[in-house]
Amino acid sequence: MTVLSDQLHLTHAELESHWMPFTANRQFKASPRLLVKAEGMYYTTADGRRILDGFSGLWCCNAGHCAKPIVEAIQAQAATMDYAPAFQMGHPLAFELANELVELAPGKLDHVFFCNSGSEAVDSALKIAIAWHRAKGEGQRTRLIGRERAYHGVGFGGMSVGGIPANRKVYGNSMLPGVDHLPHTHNLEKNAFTRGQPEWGAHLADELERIVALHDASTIAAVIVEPMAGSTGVLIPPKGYLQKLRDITRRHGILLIFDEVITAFGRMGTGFAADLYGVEPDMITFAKGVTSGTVPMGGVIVASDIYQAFMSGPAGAIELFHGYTYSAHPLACAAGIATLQLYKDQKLFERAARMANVLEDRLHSLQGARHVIDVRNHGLVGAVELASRPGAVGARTFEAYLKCYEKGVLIRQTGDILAIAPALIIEEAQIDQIVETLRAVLQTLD
Ligand code: PXG
Repeated sequence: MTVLSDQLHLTHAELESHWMPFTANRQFKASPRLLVKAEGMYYTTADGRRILDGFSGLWCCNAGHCAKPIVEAIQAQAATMDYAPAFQMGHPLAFELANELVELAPGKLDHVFFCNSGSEAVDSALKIAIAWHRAKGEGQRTRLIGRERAYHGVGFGGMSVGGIPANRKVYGNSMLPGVDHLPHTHNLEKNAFTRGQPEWGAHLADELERIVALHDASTIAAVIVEPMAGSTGVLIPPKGYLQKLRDITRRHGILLIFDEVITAFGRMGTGFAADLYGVEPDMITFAKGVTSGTVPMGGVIVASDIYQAFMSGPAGAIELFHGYTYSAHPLACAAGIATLQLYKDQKLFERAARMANVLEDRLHSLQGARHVIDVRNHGLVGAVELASRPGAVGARTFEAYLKCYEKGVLIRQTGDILAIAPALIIEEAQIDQIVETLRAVLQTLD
């Protein structure tokens, strides 16, 4: 059998079997973009080009690529104990990582349920919310409220509370019943070219009162939002908006879940976006940056009273009928512990907060550049929105994405938005390189 990883170019036939996720398979296979190596801020392509990674892989490699302490921790763990049964058995690293996460988490959030991805984290959180109300004698609280333009992964739960039409429409009625959606907060007429949080839009949280009035609070289990929506183009919460959601959910006994799959672990210059925005939810979902993208891991951090409500039946009974073979996988735990230690040792969250100012400054210099209708940013995240080509949403940005890649810079394209979310180790000159590459590319686009 040919070892494909040793080859510089794969033939069309060799590329065929892999059905790639969220990818234009035919476009990719006609013109593949293959990465073979990663180090620090850079990827190396199969044909030996160095690519500056402006997107931390996919919002996940927050510590930069192949950081030595993380690599060594994974290698050592793989050689010591490959796997331990996740049900009715444990291993010390799982408890150690849970303790570390709880220490980092805000306020009363003090128990961690582990899984392997953001999608699983979201589905776990939604199930915990419904089961928690039932455990408290409110089994009729099963409704879930998401938001338009939300991304909560691809499980049936996450898809249902999510608000991306393309991710939903082909699955027809195969959604969770009893789900409603808040309006999204993106409004360029009011908020274009805002630095950080927009002034306009807190009142959109009041729509939750309308939804609660329609369904009655006694039927609603939880509201789930990304504190800052990433996937659908970096939608930054208006000032006061999240606090309003907190006040309304609390008033009605509804749980508030922050989906922090991309906003946790320094992305916003803080441990969690909850810290930056000063709002404490009842649960936080996480994934990605917990292991800096090295080994798949996700989880839910829950408030103490949620965990405690389940600890009431007979002591020998399983309290929550939910879990995964690879919940708290030893390799993921080893990676997670080493990653959190590295964030601490290198003060990477603080660094991200400093570099966020540089990113804001440089990125907003694109105001006035060709096709640009908005620039926005918060934390170490930036977005540039382009005017649509008539009848072809996303075509111009996809071309920009490809051209940036050709010029050695990897960013991300979603709809008419280009997003930037580099590793927390990024240098000022690298931010300049990303912005200047983008500026040059924009000039070349129709
Ligand atoms: N919740 C949020 C908020 C996410 O951003 C998920 C859940 C799902 O995570 P998993 O691990 O199941 O993929 C995500 C994932 C992009 C992009 O380009 C975003 C994600 C994944 C891939 C690409 O914005 N977010």
